[in-house]
Amino acid sequence: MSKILKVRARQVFDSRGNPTVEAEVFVKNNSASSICPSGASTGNYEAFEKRDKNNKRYLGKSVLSAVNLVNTNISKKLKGQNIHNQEKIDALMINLDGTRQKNKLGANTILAVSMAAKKLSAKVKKIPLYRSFLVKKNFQLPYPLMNIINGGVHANNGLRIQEFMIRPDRAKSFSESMRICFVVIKNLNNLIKSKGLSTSVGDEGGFAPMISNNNQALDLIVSAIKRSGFVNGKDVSICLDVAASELYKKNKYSIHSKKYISADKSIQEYKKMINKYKIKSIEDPFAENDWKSWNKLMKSIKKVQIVGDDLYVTNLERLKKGFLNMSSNAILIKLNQIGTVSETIDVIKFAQIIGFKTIISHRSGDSEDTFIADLAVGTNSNQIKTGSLARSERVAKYNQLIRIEEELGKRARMNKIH
Ligand code: 2PG
Ligand code: MG
Repeated sequence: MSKILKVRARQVFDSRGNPTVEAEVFVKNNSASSICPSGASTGNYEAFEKRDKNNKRYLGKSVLSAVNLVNTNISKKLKGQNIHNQEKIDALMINLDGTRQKNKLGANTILAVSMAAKKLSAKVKKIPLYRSFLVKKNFQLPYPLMNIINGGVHANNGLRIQEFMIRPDRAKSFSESMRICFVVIKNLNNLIKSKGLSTSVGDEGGFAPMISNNNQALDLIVSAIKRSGFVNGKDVSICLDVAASELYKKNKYSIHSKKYISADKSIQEYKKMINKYKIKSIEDPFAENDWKSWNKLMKSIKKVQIVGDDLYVTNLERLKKGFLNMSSNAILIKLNQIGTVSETIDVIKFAQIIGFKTIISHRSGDSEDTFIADLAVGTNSNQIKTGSLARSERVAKYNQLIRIEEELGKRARMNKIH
């Protein structure tokens, strides 16, 4: 047994330049560290993110009190614990916090430690991180959901829909899936340029041209797929994250234009969009409390992956409710929505038992930490959503998956989408 000697934290910065927590866990002669990500389109039911609201030196965004909590209370609590008992480590921190949404310590404080402990356990056992989760053999690689046009709160172009993604559905290997996305992105770059628009990128590395019409973005992607020699809806599928909680007011939605319309009318618009652009996956099509509309959409369309992100916030209770309500057929998994590795694994396990697809996800504010790449493989998750092929914090996750695929060699398989 390797006992935890101490835990230390420091304030580092995320990809948007905001302060975030890096925690480092120590055992004898070894240590591992991890950095917590941070969202922009956060769900109301997410676990609490602790920031020093009153510290004007960092405009209220520093995480120095979280760092201090790791160095004092958490370090003291975890000292002497077995590094291989992740559930106990997480339970101790959950109990130390004692609130439902981790309001006291902060999910960002707890998660950085939880992930660092998980990494260190694998390191001590001398096994790659991905081998330390649920799957023990026959590892499969996830399909990338690449966010190639950014809108919503991740860009300032006025696009209503937050993420326009592509998924290379027929790729036979992970490296092939990267090649396909690479080619489409390069063609999209040229197309955007040829229209005299900017090819600068948004928070998740996707292009953020100054267009505000969803269909215009979709037309560009369809052309890029075609130009690349692929068939839209077959070789490459378009997938969306609407992040509709951001587009909701008084029971109405402004998803398809600036005008607010009813959920029923929005469903009609979704249907048109799905048919016209052969869309295969829609995340957060409705607001996080609008359970009725989620169910209506599920009943009225077929063969489309409906993904709950803000709806479930990687929370088991909300997932159970969504299952009973028939709200979706897939769940987005974000570690910092719930705050510990163990609770995240529990949600993934349950989702897989009820037949939901699991999609491991980054946050719009992310870092060089590649934990989620290993998590995707180690939990047999079908897909991973970690931005475009731009910005090192996004590319780092894809590069880690390339390494994992290489290590698996001939045994490497792609997961199943359908
Ligand atoms: C989302 C995420 C990640 P954010 O809505 O799915 O793409 O964005 O981290 O801003 O919540
Ligand atoms: Mg989302």
